Amino acid sequence: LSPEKELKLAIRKREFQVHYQPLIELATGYCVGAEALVRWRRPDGRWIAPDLFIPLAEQSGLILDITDHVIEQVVADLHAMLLAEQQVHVAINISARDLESGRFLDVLEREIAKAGIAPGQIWLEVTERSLINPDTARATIARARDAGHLMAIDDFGTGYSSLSLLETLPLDALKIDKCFIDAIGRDAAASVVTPHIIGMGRALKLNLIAEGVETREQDAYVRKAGVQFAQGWYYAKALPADEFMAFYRDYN
Ligand code: G
Ligand code: G
Ligand code: MN
Ligand code: NA
Repeated sequence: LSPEKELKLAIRKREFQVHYQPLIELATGYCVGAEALVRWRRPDGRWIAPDLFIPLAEQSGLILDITDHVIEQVVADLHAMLLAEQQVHVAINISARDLESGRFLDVLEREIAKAGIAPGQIWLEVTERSLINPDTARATIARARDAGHLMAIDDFGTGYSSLSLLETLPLDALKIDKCFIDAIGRDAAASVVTPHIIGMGRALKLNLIAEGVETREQDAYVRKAGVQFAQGWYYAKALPADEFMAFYRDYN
């Protein structure tokens, strides 16, 4: 079986599971949401990380089906929680292909209407690199925001998109890429760049989310720099749905 056929079969057999990485609001210390991260569970029980199959899914166009499946899974997994905790949100990763097609917005609308979930409880993340076709991206992002979702740019600082492009997009948040957080307290040369990345985010007047916070020092740094939210192993790794819900209750 070719890797593409295997992936197609896995989609049909619904072999994907979503894990949830908690998102912390730095000012209050509360967990306010999570990022949905997909994993492929093979029939033999092996887990396959997304960086091993998302690129193939994007090339082949199968990502559209995976995104639909992730949306359905998130709503099914967290239905009870999303209804009871109306402040909690889940961020779903959207690929360049999804932005071009816009199909995921129909699936999202159908699923949340069925479940009675507020649109603001679903945030969407698009990487800077997926903005290759800015006009299409802008149209889909505008549609998503009109529907009530919040939009974040993922991997901010790594994608060469100009501030003038980002300024023209209707956005809510920027996720500062992990490489800039890694540099804090470690790599003197790279950490010179970190305050400038944070400054650019501030200049765009968007909420900032630090990604990949692993140490107390990095947590203190981003807090002091006025970053509103953070995600990383310092707080929690991605968790299965039931463990995320337990984490949310214990942590808050
Ligand atoms: O989960 P992990 O920690 O290994 O994520 C690796 C990469 O895969 C990240 O860049 C993440 O954005 C991407 N990824 C994880 N889940 C999804 C998903 O549901 N859709 C898309 N398009 N990318 C995802
Ligand atoms: O969508 P995005 O590219 O941001 O995906 C986040 C990726 O980063 C996932 O693979 C997730 O498991 C990983 N990740 C999240 N927090 C940490 C962290 O603190 N350290 C490391 N090494 N990886 C992290
Ligand atoms: Mn992401
Ligand atoms: Na990222």
